[in-house]
Amino acid sequence: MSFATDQIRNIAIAGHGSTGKTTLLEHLLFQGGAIAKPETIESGKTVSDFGEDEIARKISVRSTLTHCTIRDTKINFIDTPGSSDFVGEVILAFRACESALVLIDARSGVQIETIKLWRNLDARAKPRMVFVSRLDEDRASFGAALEDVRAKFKANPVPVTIPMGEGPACEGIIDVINGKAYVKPSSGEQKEVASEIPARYKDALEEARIQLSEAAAEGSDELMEKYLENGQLSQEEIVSGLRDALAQAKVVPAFAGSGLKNIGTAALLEFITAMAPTPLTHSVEEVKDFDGNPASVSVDASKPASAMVIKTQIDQFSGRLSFVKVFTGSLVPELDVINVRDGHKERLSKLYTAQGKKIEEVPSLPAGDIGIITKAVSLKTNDTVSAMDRPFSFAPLRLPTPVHLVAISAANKKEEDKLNELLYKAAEEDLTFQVNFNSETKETVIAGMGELQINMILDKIKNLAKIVAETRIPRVAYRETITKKSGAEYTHKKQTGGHGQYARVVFEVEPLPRGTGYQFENKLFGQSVSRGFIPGIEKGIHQAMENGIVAGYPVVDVKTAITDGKEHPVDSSEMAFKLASRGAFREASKTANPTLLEPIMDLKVFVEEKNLGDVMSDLSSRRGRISGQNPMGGGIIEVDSQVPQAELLRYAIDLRSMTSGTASFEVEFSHYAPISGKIAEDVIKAAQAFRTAEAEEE
Ligand SMILES: Nc1nc2c(ncn2[C@@H]2O[C@H](COP(=O)(O)OP(=O)(O)O)[C@@H](O)[C@H]2O)c(=O)[nH]1
Ligand SMILES: [Mg+2]
Repeated sequence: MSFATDQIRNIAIAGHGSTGKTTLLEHLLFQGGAIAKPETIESGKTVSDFGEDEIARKISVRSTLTHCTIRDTKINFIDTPGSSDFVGEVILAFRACESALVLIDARSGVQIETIKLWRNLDARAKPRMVFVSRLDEDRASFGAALEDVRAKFKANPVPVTIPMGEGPACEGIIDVINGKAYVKPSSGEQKEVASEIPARYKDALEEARIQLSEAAAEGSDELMEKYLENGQLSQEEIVSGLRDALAQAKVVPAFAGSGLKNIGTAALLEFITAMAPTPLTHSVEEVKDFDGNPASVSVDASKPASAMVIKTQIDQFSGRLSFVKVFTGSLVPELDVINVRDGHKERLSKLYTAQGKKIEEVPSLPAGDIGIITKAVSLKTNDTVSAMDRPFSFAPLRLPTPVHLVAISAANKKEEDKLNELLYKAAEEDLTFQVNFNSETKETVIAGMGELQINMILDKIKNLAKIVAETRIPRVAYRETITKKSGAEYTHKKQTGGHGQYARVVFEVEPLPRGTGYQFENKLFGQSVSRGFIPGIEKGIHQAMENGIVAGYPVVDVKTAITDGKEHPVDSSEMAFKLASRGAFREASKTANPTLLEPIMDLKVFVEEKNLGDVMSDLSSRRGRISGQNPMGGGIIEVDSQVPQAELLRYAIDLRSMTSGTASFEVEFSHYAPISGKIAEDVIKAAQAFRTAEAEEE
């Protein structure tokens, strides 16, 4: 079956961990006829949590595409993880979907991850609905949960469904728009069926209808006028008004229910089918046009095809799956497209949609749809696929930079290459995970959002490839420099058997401004040293600079000038000058007040006001210098500071525990700064210990 753009709905299901997202989705798919039987998290057989790691830990780790068809409407649901370590997966779902369904636990109200995700949705002006979940459990309260939404988000949730009783006594829900009751099925494996609303709920229904009319009036000025004049709206006006108000993110429709007991799924599906934003309402996308200038596009079926790769999954059986959101035109098999990033031509093979791990072939993917391109080897997440003559490219996903760094190596040295290969593969699937080789510290360093994400990636490698990885806190790339002008002369002289080696150089060294690196000046007067030996002399300086002066770290920001020298007609060679030059540099810099430099980072911390004091005093204890504080709105403060990298090696973990996971940070290299005293001594000691260990290993 193929669908027109306005017959498609894309819904991202998001919220704090354990609010019941995966369970609710399972029952939505069941109620919507996409699966014959809903499974539980405990059984490990849900559609959405199909990964071995997800089954083992009973949590969602990746976003999962699923769908169901209600009448002639296709609803794509993307289930997302609740842990902040996997926020990248949530962001791709937000990007691809026109609205989000945010789950709030009826027992605890709004929790921290939900606050962060809500903020992200605010920044996108994304329409959202809330589902107050786990209504069947003790202490559940629909009213209290909505009150919390109001208080924490300054949003106005309007109940589209209301509960008939709460907690274990819950008998079902009422669909306020359509005036129907859905009595709790005898078990979660039974479908909901509509029935008459019991008389005792008539007042509650009346009140909810008034609230809905008020919200619907937000849909347009016209409706608002009408509502203010007549005090009510017709059924049709309520429907169209709510649809418009939701598409403009002016109201937040609210639902009550329980995924596990299959309460509230029928009315929710009905609402999504009739009223959730279609891809045509998708706000304009920022793109770069053919010439590289900023432009924008909207979802449009009439243009040639273009789609954005939102996710890459490398599947054991199906190979490379590129999940795409189609923005214009229609993708069909055999269509010739290009990967706009590198101009690589691809002929599309079969196209698919997914029901969790099961992929299902589709005849086409129309504008607005989300689906899968298979076997396109050149495609990576964030790529633009286009059939246009002058293709534009989509802006990449705005993902947080992974800030939790860990140095890694294979426990068995022989498996190092294989481990690296698997790490790079993981990084392709998850853009909030990165792998880098640091040539200064000679370490492979992986970066992620937190310990959970990194551990899960390493567990997966261990389970699949039987490779055990060892992790450590990464080394800091210290450097060295000199702080005053000095000089030295050095003669390299050796008499071995036949002809000997001879070279003499006189050097001046002086400090350069930070970041200059290296300079060399030939101040030779006359022909005391032949031109041909200058490259050898420069090589000697480079070698000496690499080997360091005080602790073996690379020397930077030094200017070396050769002022005099001497050569021998037979015994001089490039090698002899290199050795002389190395010696002269070392001697000269030793007397030029050498010092260690450490990397200083620009650190931005985003923290709630109540944790501000703790974060600030912690930054001072990390030798941080605070340069500013800016209120960001919503009670969040941005603290700008500069902190030595050596003090930030476990900051992701420490900040999380200091603020119960509410704060986040960004960090970027700023500059190198000198260190002295005890701190420098410790670095020198550690470097010596490290080099001894390394020498022993070889
Ligand atoms: N009683 C009850 N338990 C639920 C409900 N929804 C989810 N659960 C349980 O809560 C746990 C977490 O559910 P899950 O769907 O994985 O939540 P997610 O992390 O938001 O995806 C599982 O043990 C579910 O069985 C519900 O509506 N009622
Ligand atoms: Mg889940």
